Amino acid sequence: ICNDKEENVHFDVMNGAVKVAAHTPGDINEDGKVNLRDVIRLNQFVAGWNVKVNEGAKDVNGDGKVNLRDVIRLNQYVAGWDVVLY
Ligand SMILES: [Ca+2]
Ligand SMILES: [Ca+2]
Repeated sequence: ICNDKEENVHFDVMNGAVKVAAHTPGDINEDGKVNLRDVIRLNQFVAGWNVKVNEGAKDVNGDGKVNLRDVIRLNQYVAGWDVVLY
């Protein structure tokens, strides 16, 4: 099961139906909130750490790549800047 970027997405089978979990933009660690923990997690991911990230949420600036620009964008968002997350 993939999203429109051909990335795998998480899904749960409930009552015989397949439910695709919609991601919250910027919620890298999937705890339902967007805060500094997500910035840190994404920073670790970009640095090559073996950490779990939301596949659909990690490209927060929507350029198709996951790198420091995404960490910076997410940091700005958490800091209250008027930026858009994808
Ligand atoms: Ca989070
Ligand atoms: Ca990106």
